Amino acid sequence: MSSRRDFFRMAGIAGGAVAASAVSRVAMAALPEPVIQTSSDTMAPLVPETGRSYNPVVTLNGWTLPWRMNQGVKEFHLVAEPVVREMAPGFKAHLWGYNGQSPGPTIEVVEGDRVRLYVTNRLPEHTSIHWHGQRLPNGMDGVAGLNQPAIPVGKTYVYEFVARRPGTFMYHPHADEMTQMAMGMMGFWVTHPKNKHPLIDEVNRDFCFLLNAFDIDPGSYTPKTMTMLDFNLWAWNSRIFPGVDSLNVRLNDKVRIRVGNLTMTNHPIHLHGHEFLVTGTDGGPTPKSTRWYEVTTDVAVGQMRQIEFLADEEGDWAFHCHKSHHTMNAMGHDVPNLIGVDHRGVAKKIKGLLPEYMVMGERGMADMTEMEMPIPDNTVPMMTGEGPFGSVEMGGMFSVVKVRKNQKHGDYKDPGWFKHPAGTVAHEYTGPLSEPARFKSEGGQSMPRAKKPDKAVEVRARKPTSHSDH
Ligand SMILES: [Cu+2]
Repeated sequence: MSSRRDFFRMAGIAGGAVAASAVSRVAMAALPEPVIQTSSDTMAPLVPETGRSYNPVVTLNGWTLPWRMNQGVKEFHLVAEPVVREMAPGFKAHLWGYNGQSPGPTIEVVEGDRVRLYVTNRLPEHTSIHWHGQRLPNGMDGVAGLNQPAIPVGKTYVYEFVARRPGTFMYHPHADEMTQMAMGMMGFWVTHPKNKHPLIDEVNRDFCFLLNAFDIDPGSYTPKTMTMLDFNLWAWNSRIFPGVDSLNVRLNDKVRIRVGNLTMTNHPIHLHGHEFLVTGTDGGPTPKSTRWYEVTTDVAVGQMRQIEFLADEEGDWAFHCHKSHHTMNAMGHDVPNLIGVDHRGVAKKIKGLLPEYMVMGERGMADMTEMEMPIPDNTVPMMTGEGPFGSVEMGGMFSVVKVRKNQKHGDYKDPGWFKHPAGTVAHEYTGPLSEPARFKSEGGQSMPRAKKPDKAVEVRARKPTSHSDH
């Protein structure tokens, strides 16, 4: 049995697991010992040692929950509990989750598996788990009050069903949902196909993560659970850039990325440098006739999407939500737009009263990444991330797909920054410049104005000034 334990050590999973065959009948009647994860790193894929084999997924800044086989049934033990989640280096949050982390561990099973899930409630209030997207007996669907009594504090409930269809799923509470999901209670579920499936291709890399959002005031630790829309932390698996790990692949790998959305808004997920197909949705694999290539796919609230592409372009490719406010970290939203406003006179007066005062936004917001702005403890800058060419000026839902010729098969380690071949990086042009073409005439519209206004409205373009004393 030591091989199994070695395996868990290799996979970086703390606590070890219960060895199946060596354990007595009495022990098998007891609860499987819960496996707790203390690290927010991306763990190596959990290669199945028992049950049917499959190509395991890699959970971004997460892990897969080990199971034990009990007379042909895959048994998992989830513990709902308060956790401390490192959302980015230097920033920890008090969340609720499962088995030491938010999100909880990924559950991986095979189509046709009988699955038994023990759920222990160590929260300060009752809970339940809904197995989002699954075909199952109604009494296993997890809606507290409707399908089962809520799991009281300190009690353990057991769910059991057959994973009937292959695909991408999620799990989350269906009891005091607003609070519990705002606190980070959720997890990923993957059901692998039993046999070769005509609509499910084999891939070299299979990644998954959940989209989630939090409202945590800068300098504090606990999400505000009443927030409906105005979240300030847009996260992938309860991590925010620069805390989101990169997705590291080998050149010409076939890559699948599974995304589930448990926020309160949609997220157009965008990949640079490649085209992908949406090969799966909430209902399973998509028919081939419905697939077309794109570079952005919208993942609506409560939805799951699987994208697939051939990583045939070497480099560091940005991968992010395309809502630009979702690639920012905590900030105030009531800031007026000061681009082009010369407020040096005002600033000088205020500085006389408050020597620390700084004016921001006159030349855009990029200055903020360079200023040594004092920020409260336990928070991260609004836009940050040091790249090989300077600040990436991003936050939130942003990561990098790193495609490398020499990344070994099955190696998920970060290869570092891409070394661009000579002459392939955008650079300053120092030759002669001619006057750029500008739009001049009005007209050519389908319905030109019959009468021109007497006085033309003048709007001056605000050009950057050469001098700036802050
Ligand atoms: Cu978004």
